[in-house]
Amino acid sequence: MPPAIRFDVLTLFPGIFEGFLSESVLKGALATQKIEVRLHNMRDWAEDKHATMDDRPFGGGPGMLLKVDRVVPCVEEIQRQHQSGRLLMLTPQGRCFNQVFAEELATEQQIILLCGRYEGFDERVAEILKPEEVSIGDYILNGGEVAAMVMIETVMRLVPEVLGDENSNRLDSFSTGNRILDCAHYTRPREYRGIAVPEILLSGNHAEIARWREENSLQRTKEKRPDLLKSVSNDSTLRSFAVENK
Ligand code: 6GU
Repeated sequence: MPPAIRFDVLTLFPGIFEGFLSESVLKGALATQKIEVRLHNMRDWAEDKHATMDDRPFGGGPGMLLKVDRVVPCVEEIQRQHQSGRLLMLTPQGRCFNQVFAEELATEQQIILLCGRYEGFDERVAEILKPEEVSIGDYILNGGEVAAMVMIETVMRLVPEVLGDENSNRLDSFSTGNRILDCAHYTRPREYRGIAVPEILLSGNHAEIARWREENSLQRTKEKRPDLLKSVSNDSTLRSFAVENK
C-alpha cells in the first residue's frame, strides 16, 4: 500500500526536521510507510550551491527576503511530480491552523509545505503560485519549519492506522464539533501524597464513569478555557451547560 499521505517540505534548513522525524510516532509511521515526508533543500535548485537565496528588500528596511526566482522553480518541480497536491505557504500572515483545518488536510494525498525564513517571501511568490497561506498562531517564529512540524504532527495523527486503536477512538478536544476539553485521567498508584483517584473510576460501572467523564470535561472547560463555551456549537448538552453557567 502506498502511503496515505505525502508531505513535501521545502526549506533552507532540512536538518531542523531530523530529530523530529526519527523518534516515536513519526518514526513508526514513516518506517511502516503509513505516511511519507520528503525534505527538499531549496538551495539544491540553485546551480551554484553558494547561490544567494535571499536578498535585501527594494525600498529599504530591515531583513532579507527569499528570492522569487529561487523559490518558484523549486515549488513548480515538486508540483509536477503530483497533480493533486495542496500547496501551503507558511507565514505569520496566513489563515490560522487548527484541528478542523487539520482534519480537512488529512483527506489529501499530498501536501506541499513551503517554509519561509528571514522577513518572508518576495510578494510575487504568492502571486505566481497562489498558495494557501497558513500560520500556526499569533506570534513570530524565525521561519516556517517549526510550523511545518506542528502541521505534519497534527495531520499525521488523523491518518487511519497511524495511532493505535486506543488513541484513535478517543474523541479529542477540538475535533469537528467538539469544543470541550478532554476529561482528567489517572493511573496507578490509587493514592499519592494524600490525593486519591476519584472513586467512581475504580467502580467498574461504565455508565457512571462515562457520565463522570462528561461532567469533568465540561467543568474543566469552564475553568481552563471558558472562551470555548462562548462559541458553543449545536451540541445540546453543551448549549444547556453553557447557558446554566453563564
Ligand atoms: Cl507559519 N511562520 C513564521 N515565521 N512565524 C509564524 C508562523 C509561521 N506561524 C506563526 N508564527
